Amino acid sequence: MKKIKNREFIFSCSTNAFQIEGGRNLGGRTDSIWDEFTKRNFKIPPVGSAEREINSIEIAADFFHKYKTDANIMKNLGLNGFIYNMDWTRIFPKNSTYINPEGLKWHIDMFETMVNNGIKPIPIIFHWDTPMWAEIQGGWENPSILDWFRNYCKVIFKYLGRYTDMWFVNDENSTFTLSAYLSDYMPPAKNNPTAFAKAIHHLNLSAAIAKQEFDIAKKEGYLDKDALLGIDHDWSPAIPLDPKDVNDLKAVEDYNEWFLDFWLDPNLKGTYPEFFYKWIEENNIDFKIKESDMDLLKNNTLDFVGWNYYRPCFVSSFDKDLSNIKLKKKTETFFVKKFKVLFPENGVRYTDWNWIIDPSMLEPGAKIISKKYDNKPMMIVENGLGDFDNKSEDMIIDEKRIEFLKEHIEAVLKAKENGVNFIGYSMWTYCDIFSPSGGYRKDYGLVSVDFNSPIRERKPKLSYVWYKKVIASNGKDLSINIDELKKQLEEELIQWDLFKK
Ligand code: BGP
Repeated sequence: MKKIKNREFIFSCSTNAFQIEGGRNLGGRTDSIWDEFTKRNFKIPPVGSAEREINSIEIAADFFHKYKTDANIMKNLGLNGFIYNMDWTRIFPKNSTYINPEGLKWHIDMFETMVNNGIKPIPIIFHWDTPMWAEIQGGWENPSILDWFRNYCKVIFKYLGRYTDMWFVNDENSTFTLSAYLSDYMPPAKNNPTAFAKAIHHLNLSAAIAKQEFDIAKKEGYLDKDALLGIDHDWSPAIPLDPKDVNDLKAVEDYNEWFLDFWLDPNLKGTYPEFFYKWIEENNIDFKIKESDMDLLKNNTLDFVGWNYYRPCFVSSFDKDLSNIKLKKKTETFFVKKFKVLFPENGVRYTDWNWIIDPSMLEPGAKIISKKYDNKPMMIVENGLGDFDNKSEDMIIDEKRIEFLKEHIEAVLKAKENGVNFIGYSMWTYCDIFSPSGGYRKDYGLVSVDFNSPIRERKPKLSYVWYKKVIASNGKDLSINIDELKKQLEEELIQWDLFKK
């Protein structure tokens, strides 16, 4: 088994099983909560509207059948790494002990194919997609899930540990628990504070258990001694609406406690911020955190920080008068009434999906994380532009995406130069996939996927040739010359053979 050499800095792409893979009832697999949710809530808004589309993930981009094609495309791109959010249900489709041989073999074949194409697979063990057999027993509210999860970790470290020395355990516990336990936007749609507290606590414990099994697997020789296990978090660094208003500055501090410390301290320090205990008490949350749990967290902290940076956010004090501020969209409040997240119209750039575009907080945010967590190795795990790409054209000229990626990669490399321990950048995402907020109409890929074609044909966009150049120059050449890039895309398309379709 050839090892992918360790590099000083890796350029990667990230993706997620339930959004790309398809094959949802093939290869011995059964339903997860995202299969059940998308079937039950199927909804297609009018063409071209930036509204939530909940579509079938039965086939998605059909990575399940096309991963060899995709490995060819990634090799041609020169990709160093491929972050893959794994599917627990494909390996454990029935219960916590029965291992589906086809599901395990699919992962072994896929990881092996990536390594044989010079690409380091970087697995993320859990990304929101609880198996239905676990959910009907209470899912993340049930402490037994920790035993089920331990078994899942044991098996994947044993059979997949040989392919990579970089792993993450959970992806965006915040988005998952806030959208699925404190709201009904995502499955299991509990919308209940006690369910939220139980789910986030058990997810934090699951990372400590993964670390225990990670260390055992190292001793047993299934993993390299210097393999890294990290936690991946989506934090939008806060900008005070009025930097001269002390109440807004205080609101930024409160916001960062709830959107940074609360999500990373448990697995990087083994502690909860004090206010979490207070929140449980003040809101009669029916849940007690055991001392032994905190010992488990403390004794099994992680050594690697993944950060999903899409955008910053603007924050004001909760009771600030906003009547004279022109807003782009509705202000968001949180369950602690200490701050408001708002979207000023003037002087702020937005995507067509109303996400703020602003790389300026990436470097300062990276320095905050680096200082808080002893400058542990860090990687940008997700960063990308969700857009309405014009996919009907022969050449897909996604200039806005190139601009977006350039600005953010520049900020990452600048932070690295200034001492932040960045060891990689992974863009979201390799190819067009199912988006939780935009279905198949919200494009993020360097490679387009034709969702009307039964073979889900792949085709490179302009951003593909630009990222290829960035990787080839190891981040030295981020220049954008559209005519030059168009010529390169033309050449790419001419040699785009059957093994890449
Ligand atoms: C992150 C998720 C990814 C991806 C991304 C873009 O929170 O980890 O799975 O979906 O957001 O979000 P969306 O596709 O809703 O625009």
